[in-house]
Amino acid sequence: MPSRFLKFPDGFVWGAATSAYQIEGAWNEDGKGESIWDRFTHTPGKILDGSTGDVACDHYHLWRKDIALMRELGLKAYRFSISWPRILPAGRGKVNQAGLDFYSRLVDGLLKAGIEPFVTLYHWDLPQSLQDKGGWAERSTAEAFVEYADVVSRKLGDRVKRWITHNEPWATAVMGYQMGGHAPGLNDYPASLKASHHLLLSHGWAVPALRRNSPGAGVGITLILFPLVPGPSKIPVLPVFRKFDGYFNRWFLDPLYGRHYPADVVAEHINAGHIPADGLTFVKPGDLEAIAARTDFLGVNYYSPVMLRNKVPPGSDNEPLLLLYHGPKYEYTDIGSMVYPDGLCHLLSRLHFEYQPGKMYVTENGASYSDGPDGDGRVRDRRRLSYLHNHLAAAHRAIGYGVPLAGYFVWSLMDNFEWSFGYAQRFGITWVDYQTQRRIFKDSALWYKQVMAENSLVAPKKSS
Ligand code: IFM
Repeated sequence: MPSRFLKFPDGFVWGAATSAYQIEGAWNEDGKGESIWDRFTHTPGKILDGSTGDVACDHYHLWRKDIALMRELGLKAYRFSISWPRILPAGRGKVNQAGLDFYSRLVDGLLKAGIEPFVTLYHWDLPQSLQDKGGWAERSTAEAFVEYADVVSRKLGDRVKRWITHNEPWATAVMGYQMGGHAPGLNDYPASLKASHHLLLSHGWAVPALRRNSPGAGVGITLILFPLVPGPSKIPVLPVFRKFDGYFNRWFLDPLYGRHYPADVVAEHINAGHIPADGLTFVKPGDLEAIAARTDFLGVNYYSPVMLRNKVPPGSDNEPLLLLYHGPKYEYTDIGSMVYPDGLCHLLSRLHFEYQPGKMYVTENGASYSDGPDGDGRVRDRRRLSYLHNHLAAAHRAIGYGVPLAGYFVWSLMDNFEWSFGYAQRFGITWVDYQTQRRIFKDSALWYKQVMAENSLVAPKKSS
């Protein structure tokens, strides 16, 4: 069926997403404390283009204009995150009223514009003072998170009705504590396992606080997940896939859905010496019950799949986690992600059949392409437009299979600070000129506007 006939269910939530550190700037204004990303980006050599989020998109000052852009686009919902050190500069204790007031004004502005706020509490910018005490490797950080969730939801809980505790705990634990490419920049495998547990624990502990302070609200968590796709592999596929799936997906999904940490992955960690022979000693009585707290939805971030390549290249270390297939048949975005729209349908269907979340939102999906304004000022980002179109068609297919997908958020509303890549990678549907802070809707934004208005997938126009 031509995609212009693909109607989405009534009430489908159309949105766009951002995060605090990536757009706000104002890193040390109005009483905000230092975050681990402030510290990380201020350390030479950590960010590819040497940039920082000190100013970013200056959204802290330009938020009114940004809401006007959202309104012009016809967004139904906006997903953003709260900067923890803006609220609690030292991580715990004294509340910074100016920080709370900023988000309160933002929420009021969104509601006035008819845009529903979806608030993420943690999108990676931990207060540095908590990191100085060990960060997520320490159980006390999970306790601090609950205090923070309580403060924020007391203030905003009368108006915010969608809460996401964490964005991509995998990225925090693995990129931050194991691979070191993200703040706090550690290479400490045992710490990364503890961090993943304390992130999940803090989620579970925060759920009742959010429900208490925000009656009737929907509460969930967002995971980045990777569907496994058979490639032309000569390597025995099943054990490698099982391992990938265990590390990336089941490690987070299983405990959230009441199944404990996967025993095969625990055994691998014992074998590898990441944890002692008696296993996950940092998991205390009651933790798994807390993590499995009932949620109202699962947020799914999808960018690309994991596919095996057909052989291990000579000299490589035969580590299955690195075996991504790069073949001429596939397209890649500028950041190197494989473009594989079917993966979204596989992933959503698998989650539905295997874990049965009551509801799911695609809380992030998008592509980095560097297309900028042409001579006439228009940004012809055809590749992004086609990426979004094809992924939405895949999401629509999943809905047809019975998947309870309630909404879709494009990543991102605007170009922003892409972590260790700095400003070199542009994911926005809105172009940002970082010198002048001018915003220009890209062709993909104008197309998405039509999709949202018609609640159906509009076929991309022929190039002009
Ligand atoms: O920019 C990030 C975002 O912060 C988390 N999910 C992936 C995006 C693109 O890399």
